Amino acid sequence: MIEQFTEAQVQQYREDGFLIVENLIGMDAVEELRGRYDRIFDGQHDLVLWPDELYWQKGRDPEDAHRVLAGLWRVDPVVARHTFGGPFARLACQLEGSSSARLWADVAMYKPEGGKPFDIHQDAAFMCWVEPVWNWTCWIALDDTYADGGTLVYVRGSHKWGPQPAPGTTQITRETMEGWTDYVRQFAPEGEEVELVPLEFGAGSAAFHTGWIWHGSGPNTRPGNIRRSYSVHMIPAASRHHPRIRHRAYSRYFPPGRRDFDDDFFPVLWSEDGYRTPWLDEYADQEIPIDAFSSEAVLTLGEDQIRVEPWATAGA
Ligand SMILES: O=C(O)CCC(=O)C(=O)O
Ligand SMILES: [Fe+2]
Repeated sequence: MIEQFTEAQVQQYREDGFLIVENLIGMDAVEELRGRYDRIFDGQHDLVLWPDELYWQKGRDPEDAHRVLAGLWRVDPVVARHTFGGPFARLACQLEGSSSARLWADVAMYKPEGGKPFDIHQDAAFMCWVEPVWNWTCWIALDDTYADGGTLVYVRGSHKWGPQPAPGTTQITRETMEGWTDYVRQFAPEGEEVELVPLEFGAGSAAFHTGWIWHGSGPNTRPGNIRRSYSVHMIPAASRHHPRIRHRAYSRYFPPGRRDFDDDFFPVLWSEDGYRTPWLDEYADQEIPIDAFSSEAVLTLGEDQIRVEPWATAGA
């Protein structure tokens, strides 16, 4: 396990906008996560809470879509153990020069064989609901990745090209196999090439990236290849909610007028001074929850704990 990066690695991250770290997590973790993904994306999951964002559902959406689920930790305590216990926050803080990291979302992605591209984008362009706009990510491969296998692709150095407005719609997936890098080309400064860097490495390897780097993923045209990945997205602990710009999923966690982030909904994973949200380990150890809509709910309470005529004993 890496303890910290060298000064040269930090400089490389700041120049390129990303840094590759091979074998960041072990194969045991990879296999456990793959198992959870296969359940989640097969629809036979035992998830109780709805994720914050879910862009694909089995049976409803095309099989060849690039599948995305955000807010994994709320949904699956097994995955939460990895999000909360992994080295992502501590290492990323060194690269970004931040003294703390708060989780805003952990995201599962699953690109099946024949899967569609994920359009090129700047994550930070979707983060203007947070003040200041400062976010970063650790992207972890759960399968070996290949240039023709729909892997993540960075445009080297493109964070220095400045903030650009998001294209408008969500742009999470596109219908066609081509054209997914087109949008960025208009923003390359005069004389600079759009250097696409596909991540090609083994499962368990990862890349850290900064909020304004342009990135996306192409089609998975590689026979027999599945591309599963895990993104841990972070912001500084002291971030605040913008007074007016709202996120369709995450702004729900802010009661009217509240601007600071509540640890109960966005836990702090790491701080230089040692602070971490206290319940992280306890949460990951919980038993798999029971769905309130399942028959198990009434059966779990049983007649002992249920009164159909509560008034009979009220105030007694
Ligand atoms: O894995 C992908 O295809 C896209 C991932 C991404 O955009 C991210 O992690 O920020
Ligand atoms: Fe992204």
